[in-house]
Formats: sequence, structure tokens, C-alpha cells
Amino acid sequence: HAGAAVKSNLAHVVTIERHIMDQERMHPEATGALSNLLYDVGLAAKIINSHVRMAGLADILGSTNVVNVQGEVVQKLDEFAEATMQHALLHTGRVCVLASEEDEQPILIPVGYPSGKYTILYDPRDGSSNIDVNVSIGTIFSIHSRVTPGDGPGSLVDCLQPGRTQVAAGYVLYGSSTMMVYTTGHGVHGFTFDPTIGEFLLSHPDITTPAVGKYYSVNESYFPRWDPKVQALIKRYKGLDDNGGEAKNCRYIGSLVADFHRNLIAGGVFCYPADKKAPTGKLRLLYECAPLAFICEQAGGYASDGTQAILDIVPTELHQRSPLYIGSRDDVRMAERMLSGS
Ligand code: AHM
Ligand code: MG
Repeated sequence: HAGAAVKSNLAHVVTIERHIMDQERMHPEATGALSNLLYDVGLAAKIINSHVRMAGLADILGSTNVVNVQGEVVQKLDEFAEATMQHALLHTGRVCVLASEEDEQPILIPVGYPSGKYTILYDPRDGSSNIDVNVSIGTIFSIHSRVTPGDGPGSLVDCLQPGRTQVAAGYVLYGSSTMMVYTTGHGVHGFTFDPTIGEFLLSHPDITTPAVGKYYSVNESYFPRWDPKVQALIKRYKGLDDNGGEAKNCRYIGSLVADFHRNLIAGGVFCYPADKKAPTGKLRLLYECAPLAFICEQAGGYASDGTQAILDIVPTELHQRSPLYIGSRDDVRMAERMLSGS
């Protein structure tokens, strides 16, 4: 009986909670706080997902006509996602400070609530230009241990840490299905949301990414603004120079999580170079580039700003931007070689 078979299969699936708990066992000193923090993010993801899935049905789309710290008009869904993340994270005693793409300053723990030993930085809903046109969007998060002493409130110092010291990172992709992908430094694991039982189920254990990708992803309308070295690199990916390399296929969604996820699974390189208008690129180091770089390296890939590993950059500002070349290891190494060569 088919229904019985489905039910008995469900008895053997691995939920994200179970998986996080199993990962924690690799750290005998763990207190469970990181696991609980990851559950909190998973819960926020489910709530954001339920609203994303109602987009167009409920009146949650469209502009609020408010401009955020990046100078962009905030979408209503941005506000909802931001509020959901804060609600899930602020009062738990697991974090000492939050930082979001949506807030200029670090978000402090309200007076009277406990502070914890972690800090979390996130982009609650990335890919804003895609919301109103029913194209994939994402949530990205990055977790560090606090560096300020004591167990009081944290500060900006706790947020300004290089990607290399992340203890966990992940993203949620609201795509044709909803997925949560995370790492705690023991490989990369992907979970697909089953709306019938309201759980993320392990669907992609131990994700590894090919060393050479078949896709390149870049917004080529910026070609005239790029440095000649960047132009030469993209020509190389397209197989248009004399080096005889195989031509890659172009895929660009304009939603970082979706573009990154596709290339992680299928193999590919995503580029958001610096250009004449955006001298340090567009993407933010702390809550866009660094968490994806951690995941990418854990999957056997690599991420660079063109000269050095994204994970080695020591941040000086909360919303600092960085050029980004990320994905299949050999393709990103080639970017570094071509961009640093004279
Ligand atoms: P956002 O944080 O305002 O959504 O911007 C980030 C997004 C990324 O998801 C995507 O990779 C990039 O912007 C696309 O930018 P562009 O339209 O310049 O190609
Ligand atoms: Mg963003």
C-alpha cells in the first residue's frame, strides 16, 4: 500500500534537529547552545518560508517606500524577515549581539534579557529584485563565538571577525522547493523542507562541489565597467581566449543564494567583481560573502576577493563590501592568477 510505504519511509528520515544534535556529538565540550541557535534559525526559516509561499496571495509584497542603510527601498517581506529573525534570536540567551543587512548598527540584546556566547550576522532575505517576480530568494547567516569577555551584552567587536573563525554558517533557499544548507565545520549538509510535516529533512548529506565547474555566473551588463583583467577572466570562462579552455555555460539569477547553490551542486563559479561604479563590489563581506565562503571551502571549493581568500579578510566595518569569486576550486584559483598577474 503506497500510503503505508510513504509513512514507513518518513519514520527513517533525518530531520535537521536530529542532524544538528548528531553533529554536536563531535564536540564533547559542547553545551548545546550552538545546536539550539541553529534550531532557532531553522524555526525562523520555516516562518519566513510560510510567508514567502504566500507571496502574491497575502498583501506582503510591494515597496514600503522606506530606504534602508544600503540606500535601497525596503520591501515589506524584508521587514517581515528581519522581524522574524530578531524574534527568534534576540531573547534566547544564546547570542550576545546580532547584526543584519537591514540595520546600520549591531542589534543589542534588550535590557533584562540574558546574553550568550555567540554572535550571529545575517541577511534575512537576499535577492530583493526577485521578490516581486516570483524568482528564488534566500536567507544567509554567519555564526561566531563572542570575543568580548564576560557574559554581558556583546558589541561591534564581536561582529568584526574574519570568516575563518566562523563556528557555523548556512543559508535558506526559497526556490522551487525550500532548502536549508549549513556547516559547523564538518562538511556541508542540505535539507529540503517537507511542507506536509513542517520539517527540514536531510536530502543532500556531505555536499561536495566539483573542482572545475560547468557554469559561470556574473552580471555581464557591467562588462564595460570592469578592469581589463576581469574582462579577460570572463572571456576565459567563455572559452573565448587562446588558452583552449572549455567554454562554460552562463547562468545568472541575480539571487546570490540561488546562484551559489546551483553552482555548489552542479559545479561553477560565481563572480561579483569590483567595477568603476562599485570599487569594492556590491556584496557584503560579513553576512553574504564570508558564510558562503565557509560553506564553499567545506564542500571542497574556494572563495576569493581576487587576491586573497575571503575567509582571511579582517573586517573593519559592519557593512563592508568585497568583490567575490566563489565556487569550483580550480576556476576560482584561475581568477586569482589572472587578476593578480601583471
Ligand atoms: P540585496 O542584498 O539587495 O538583495 O542585493 C544582493 C543581490 C544578490 O543576491 C545578487 O547576487 C546581487 O545582488 C545581484 O546584483 P546585480 O543586480 O547587480 O547583478
Ligand atoms: Mg543581501
